[in-house]
Amino acid sequence: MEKKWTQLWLAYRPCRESENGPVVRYTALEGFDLAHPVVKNAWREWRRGIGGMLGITPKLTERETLQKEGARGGLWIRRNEDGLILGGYRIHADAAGTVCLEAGEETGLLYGVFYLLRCVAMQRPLTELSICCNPDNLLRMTNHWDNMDGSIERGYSGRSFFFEKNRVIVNGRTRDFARLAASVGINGVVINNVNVKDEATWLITQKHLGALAKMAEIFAGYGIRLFLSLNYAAPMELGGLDSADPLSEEVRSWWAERFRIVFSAIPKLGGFLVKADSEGRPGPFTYGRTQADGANLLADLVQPYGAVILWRCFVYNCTQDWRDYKTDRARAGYDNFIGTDGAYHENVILQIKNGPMDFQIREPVSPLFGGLRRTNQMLEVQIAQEYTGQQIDLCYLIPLFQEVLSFQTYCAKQQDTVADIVSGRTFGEKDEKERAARPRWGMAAVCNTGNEENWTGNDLAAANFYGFGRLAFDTSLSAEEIAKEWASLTFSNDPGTRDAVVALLMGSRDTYEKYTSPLGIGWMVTPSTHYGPSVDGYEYSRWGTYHRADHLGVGVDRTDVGTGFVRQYHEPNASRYNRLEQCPQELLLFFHHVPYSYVLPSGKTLIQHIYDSHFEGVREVERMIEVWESLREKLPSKPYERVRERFARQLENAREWRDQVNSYFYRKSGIADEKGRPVYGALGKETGNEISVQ
Ligand code: GCW
Repeated sequence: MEKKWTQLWLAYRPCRESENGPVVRYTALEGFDLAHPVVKNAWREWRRGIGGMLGITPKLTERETLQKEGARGGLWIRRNEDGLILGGYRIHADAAGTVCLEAGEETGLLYGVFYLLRCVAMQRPLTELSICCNPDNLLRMTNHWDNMDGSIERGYSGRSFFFEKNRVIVNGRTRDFARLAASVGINGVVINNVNVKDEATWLITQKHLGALAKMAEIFAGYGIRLFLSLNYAAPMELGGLDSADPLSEEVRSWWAERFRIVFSAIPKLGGFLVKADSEGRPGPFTYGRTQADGANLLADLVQPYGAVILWRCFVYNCTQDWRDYKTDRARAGYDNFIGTDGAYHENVILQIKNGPMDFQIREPVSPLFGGLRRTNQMLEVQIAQEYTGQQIDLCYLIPLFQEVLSFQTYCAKQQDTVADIVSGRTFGEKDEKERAARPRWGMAAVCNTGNEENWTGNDLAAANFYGFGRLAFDTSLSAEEIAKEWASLTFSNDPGTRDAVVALLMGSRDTYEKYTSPLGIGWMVTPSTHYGPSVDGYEYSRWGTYHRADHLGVGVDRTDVGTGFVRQYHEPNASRYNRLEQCPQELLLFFHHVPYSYVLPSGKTLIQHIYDSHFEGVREVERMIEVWESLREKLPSKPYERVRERFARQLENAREWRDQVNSYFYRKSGIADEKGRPVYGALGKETGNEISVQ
């Protein structure tokens, strides 16, 4: 039995018939064919939305009769490519009150319809609109780490809705997922885990291609291309070959035949995502070949089908010795890929995580952005909250993504931010239309959805899914604007309620950062589950994620006398990070080993900062709970209760983090909290220098 699920921000709750009433009664369609699946879905969505919100059934009519019939205008949808690229749309109204939605092709129309529906839901008068939206990023993807047995790697919202018992599922939820994704501009979805093992290796065989083709059709109706993750060793595991060497003729012919079969079953397949030579996955390094050899082999063979290869840069040594102070995991992405810049064929896109480590709450930006100049690139972020609270703790990630996008790399005189680079503006074809003709740039998010009723476990975590899509489409949107939209659409237009939810979201990342690991050092999480504190959990492990705390100080020396990681950045970033006094405070321990007594730019010593921020973090969670509880009467009871239950767990988690981190550093440093708050030393609760055994 399928569980019933919510429609999130597409719930289309009834709302007051503002002045939009007349506009939405009649629609004229010019230059678009209603039989086209995307147009059909757009029209279906429009009727569903307007029906739900205003109780009106919009009717199709001719342009000439629009004004007459609609009394005060109507909606005129017309094809117009001028100034619009793939996915772009323009909306404006004339004096007679006709609202005109223009798009150059079907997906632009679809996105324009979703935009209009948002405006209706937020009670913005459509006749006042005058906008032109072209997407900043051409590829806007979600990556699902779903396994074929139905489990989800790093999934915090139930099980997969793409797979169950080693089979592909296609049902009503597939379509609803596509609607949700398309409504925020997502146009590519990788449905299976990048760790491709067991049955997932067989996705590219006849066994599953029929179901995948059906899914690809549903997705295509919403302007979304289906992608799959590949097992690099498939020639061995499926084909029985004794190698997967990218330069072997036998391997090449095996893949060629495989792709012929796959693309004849799913001509709309967008291509493949590959995690090679990473965390035990096979790859070209096994055969002494480069990452480019590996990627190009596949890219050449999918090229005739108009497909691309998304090749991940998450390549590092995960069997490091903690005694080795020279090997630095942060350096690995750059060291492994910079030498092959320019060697990738035109349909390879390197997919790069936002930071050099792994989706921590605070990291510098990966130096591959700005380092690579002759290679197509995508930014990979993670909305599945693996290290950021696992959808128990509230952590609205859009401010973090915005920081990444606005980071200035200094790789060029202008247009040198990460947003510029991943959109293709810096190193792609200069002409926007040319770039859009062959999308090779963009953003991907490891997705936070599962089969739970509310899709994301914590109802408030849906803001990250919504926000990622909106931001990937339009990188100039502010995190707050996005939060406002999401809160209005999801909960209420009532400004008091909406603003309270927005404030909760906006403060949540800082709060999470305060009670977890300090000043950019990251980790300190429970090994493998990655939830909750374990300060030394990874300190003596093989994963390269150390904090190097001793009785004098903490942090990793990545300066030019340390691991030299800072040198991977352009100036002035390299020097800024290299000099202790100039290094941004929030990243201090990422780049430097710092004594506890060091006075930070804030005027506090490092140790006092650790204590203060941890006490503050917990207090902030307590306040968040009060705010949430004040909304009890304003919100539907189910989401209210679900979120409240999660806040209770968050508070417990935050306290645990505070006490373990503070006690750890008190025990290491022997320096007491100058405010005398409870910190736990060898003999129990210790306030100031007095020891009081509990
Ligand atoms: O951080 C690690 C995660 C793994 C994940 C890996 C990756 C899919 O803990 O679960 O594997 O990142 O990004 O490949």
